[in-house]
Amino acid sequence: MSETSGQRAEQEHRDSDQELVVVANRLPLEYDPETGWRPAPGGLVTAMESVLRDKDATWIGWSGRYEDDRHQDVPPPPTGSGNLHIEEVLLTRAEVAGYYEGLSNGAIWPLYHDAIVTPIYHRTQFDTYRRVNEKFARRVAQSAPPGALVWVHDYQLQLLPRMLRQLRPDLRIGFFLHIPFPPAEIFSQFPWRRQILEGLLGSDLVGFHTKDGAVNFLRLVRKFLALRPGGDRVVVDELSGTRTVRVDAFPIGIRTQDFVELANSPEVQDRAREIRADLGDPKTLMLGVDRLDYTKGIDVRIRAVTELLEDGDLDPTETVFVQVATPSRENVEEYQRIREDVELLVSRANGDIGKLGVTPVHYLHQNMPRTELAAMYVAADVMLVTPFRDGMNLVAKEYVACRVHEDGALVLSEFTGAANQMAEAWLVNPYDIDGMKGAILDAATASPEEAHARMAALRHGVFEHDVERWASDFMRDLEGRRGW
Ligand code: GDG
Repeated sequence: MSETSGQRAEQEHRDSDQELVVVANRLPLEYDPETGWRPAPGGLVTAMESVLRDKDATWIGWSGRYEDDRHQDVPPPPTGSGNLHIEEVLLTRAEVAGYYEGLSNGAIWPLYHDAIVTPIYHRTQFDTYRRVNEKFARRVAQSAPPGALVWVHDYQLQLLPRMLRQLRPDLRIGFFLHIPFPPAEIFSQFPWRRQILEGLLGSDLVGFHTKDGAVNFLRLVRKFLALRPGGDRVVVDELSGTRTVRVDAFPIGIRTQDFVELANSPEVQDRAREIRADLGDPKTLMLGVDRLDYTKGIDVRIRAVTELLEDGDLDPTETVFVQVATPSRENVEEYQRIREDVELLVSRANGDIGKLGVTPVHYLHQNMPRTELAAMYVAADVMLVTPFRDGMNLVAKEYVACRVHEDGALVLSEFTGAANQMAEAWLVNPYDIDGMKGAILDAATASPEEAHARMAALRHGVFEHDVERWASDFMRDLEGRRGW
């Protein structure tokens, strides 16, 4: 199935000879003091690979180097690899603090995730956000060939499409938001809401993970900009005449084949057996894998599992829960707080229900190699994905792709974009701890027949909607080849 969409994607890209410029906060490279610059393992890079494979493309982003590091120990990134040309935007420490850690991660991130943590609005940070968006826009305007396609990614760069259009009206601009786009009741509190909406409408195409995100955006455009969207289109008036912006859902997927190959490899199979053995060959191995972020519901999940073990619904001598929490945004205060909360919950759980030689909750605050992650997916009987809000959630899809024997159970929050496509999971409301306990118990004790039926259906969906389909659907729309 994934091959079909892969072939389709390749054909699509050969059909177009327009050059592509990708703009994202980060470059697809990271610096390692031992080995130098290397490809960054992040999801965006992997997701974009199929689009970048057959096109001449430029990727513009921040490398992680500061402007005042320019002459210091970190060398500049290489400017090209294959047909991908790299352009580094350098930021000052003050810009990173105001634009990235401040407005992006202290205001927009929590606001767009249902304001589960109170967003903090600083006028000086918005000013920095605007200036950094301008810096990126000027860079793209200088580099993009005439008539190029520009694909802008994510919440750090929402003002950029409009700025870029003013500088370069010849470009075709697409924007994709990787996080949820909230409803009016929440978005309206943002002090610079008009600027964000106008910024995004600078695009020809605005993409979200879900229909809800697209509908929320269209309603807000009507409410605050007094425009009258018709269906999935908004007509905007400009000095040069009218222009149509298309708004739609493009649910992201994963590179399914990569995970199937990993899961089938002898190395990963052996490692999965070893992991189970190291954990004392439990009857039920439950797993959570997340960036350590307060949106992911790691705390509520640990509480639910701990209560099930305390109540005796699950046997602590036969059940192990492993939580991988990848370090994330450690300079932002709320992330330090969630780390402390999670670590307290883990140590309390083990203190209360553990015995000598019995540790029911294992917690790893570290970055795993992808093979190790795949081995964990292969080893786990039950996968717990319980965010309070999540744009999509790729972990749920990766687990399903790795279940090559069509067994295992996925417990999934209703408030993830993935839940729209994964109705056969055990869906839970992460705010309802009793409901969550019930679902975890059902998933852990499901008959092999039920687990198999659910997993087979889940796998069908994940293979059907893979990342190549996401990228080719977005590119086809951006190129205007869907006839609009
Ligand atoms: C944003 C949106 C949306 C995690 N730990 C390790 C590791 N990971 C990988 C996972 C997965 C990725 O990181 C996480 O992706 P998610 O989708 O789960 O979440 P976010 O990071 O919040 O991503 C989200 C996504 O953008 C794409 O649009 O789905 O809603 O929030 O691929 O496997 N990878 C490795 N080691 C780890 O320790 N190698």
